[in-house]
Amino acid sequence: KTLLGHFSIGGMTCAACANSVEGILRELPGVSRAVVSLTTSLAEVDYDPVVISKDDIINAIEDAGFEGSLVQ
Ligand code: 9UX
Repeated sequence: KTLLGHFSIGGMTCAACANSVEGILRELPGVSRAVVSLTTSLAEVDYDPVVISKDDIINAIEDAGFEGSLVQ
């Protein structure tokens, strides 16, 4: 089973920031797709909830130096 999560990412100021966050998300176990938009500060992530949680994804964004929050 795969879920789609929407996350808001604060602190991205250039395209390399967005590419960096996208790469980090794509490398997470349980994540099958990640698309990050610099212009909207939003990330779309397909993930397997058995392997990784929304909180884990937010923590990975925070560990990369950005502010991550869930978009309901
Ligand atoms: Mo751009 Mo982001 O020079 O941390 S990579 S601001």
